[in-house]
Amino acid sequence: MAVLYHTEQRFALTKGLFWGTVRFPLVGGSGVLFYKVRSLPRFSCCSAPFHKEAFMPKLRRSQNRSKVVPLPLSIGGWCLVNLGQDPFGDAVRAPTLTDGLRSCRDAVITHVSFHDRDLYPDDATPEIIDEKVDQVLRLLENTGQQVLCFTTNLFSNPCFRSGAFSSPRPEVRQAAIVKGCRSVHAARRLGATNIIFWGGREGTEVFEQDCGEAVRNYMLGARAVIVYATAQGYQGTFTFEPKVYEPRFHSYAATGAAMGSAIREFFPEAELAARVKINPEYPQHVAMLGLNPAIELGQLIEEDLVGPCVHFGGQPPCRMDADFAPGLGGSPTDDFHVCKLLHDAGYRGFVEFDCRPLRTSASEHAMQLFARQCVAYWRQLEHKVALFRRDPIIRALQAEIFGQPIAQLDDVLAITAAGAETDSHDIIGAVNRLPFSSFAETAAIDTDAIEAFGYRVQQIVCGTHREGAAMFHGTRWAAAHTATAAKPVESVTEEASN
Ligand code: 3MF
Ligand code: MG
Ligand code: MG
Repeated sequence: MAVLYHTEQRFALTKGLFWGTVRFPLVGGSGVLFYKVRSLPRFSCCSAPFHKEAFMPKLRRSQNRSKVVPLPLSIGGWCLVNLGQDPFGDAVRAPTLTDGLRSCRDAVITHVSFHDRDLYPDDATPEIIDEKVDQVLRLLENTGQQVLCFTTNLFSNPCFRSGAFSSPRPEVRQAAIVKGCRSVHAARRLGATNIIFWGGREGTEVFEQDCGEAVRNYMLGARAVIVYATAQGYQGTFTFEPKVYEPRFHSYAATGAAMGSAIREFFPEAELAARVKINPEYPQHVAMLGLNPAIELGQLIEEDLVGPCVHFGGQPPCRMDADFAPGLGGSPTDDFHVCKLLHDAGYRGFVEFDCRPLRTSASEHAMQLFARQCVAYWRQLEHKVALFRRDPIIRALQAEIFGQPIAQLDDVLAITAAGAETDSHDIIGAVNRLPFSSFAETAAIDTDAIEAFGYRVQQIVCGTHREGAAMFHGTRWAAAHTATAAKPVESVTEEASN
């Protein structure tokens, strides 16, 4: 039995039973490292043919009737060895990484991510780092799992108490860059295809420095590491993980929108912009401020800012980061919309669980049940997305909600789009051709289907869609109800590709 010592924890590494690796065609190996979620066709000039696809109404995306292909799953290695301690209470359990990995493997979580500090102490020599990396590789060989992300812990060491990349002190900023660059080597050896930057200490309590300058230092420090990694030949992607607050009271670039804007400003080069994205954590990192994950995710997808993994867990709204198991404490409807957005956008990245059992779970069985819940809940969401896609009532409601396209409106949007060099005369003419009659007539449009849509989604999420269909009897969606009630139960999701 090999033993990996960590500053606070001890990971016992034992040999596990061999288990065949589950490979996903698009995500296995180190070849394809980033999956473009969706690209919006661009207009270059007015002579370009009218490109209808560019104005594809959202309905087209949400009307995707294809089967739902289950997303590949990963987990933070730090979650598996969580001791259940909190600021007020000591450790309640001592799980081993080996057991955690086995529980995840059995639940078909095929990948795992690590911080540098999860594997070796901050001041470890290159020899020790190599040795620890070898131990982890052997362990993963035994369980048949692969490393997805590597990340530098720039928040636990007391040297980062004033921030890391964003610290007002250059000595600290230097230390952060050195630590980040060291991680690049471990990431390569472990085969990690993505490097995460979570700026836990990148924030302030008393505004000791210019906040704009702090964001600049944060981004330039991370950029130094990213450019170094690229110079070293690292082929993977990089993601920033925004979090609204905690452990700092005020975090820099703390939402998906703020971080997306910072990425565009500090990574202007097309080659880097294509590799520097965001890995949001839903619902935790946004719901803890009462924000809605689906609203943020929709925009990140639209702006092509979602990286190759999305962190996932459970979170009661407006509370400190809970990192509950998925399904605990939050809104199943919001979780459904997160899952649906990813699938509708054709996302093929990983769902990485970044959460842990409650402190009340202190036995050695805690991790096993927890891992099963993570997978079962996500798969259940995917099943509901599949039910949604083929639900006749949803289809009938959507037809009303979205109405019919207006060709003249599409024309206006095409000739006013970014990059379209249309002359003023054409623009004015196109606007004048809009078949608008009056605000009173626009107000007369029937939008009752919107609330009914909310009811139907709620039924699908709660699993009462079959009996709930009767509620639509006698409404203009009754025909759809009959079709739903008659439909036999069948498999709606594809098998995970092996
Ligand atoms: C904190 C987090 C972090 C990051 C991790 C990845 C400890 O709320 O979510 O987990 O995910 O540091 O870099
Ligand atoms: Mg988190
Ligand atoms: Mg996280």
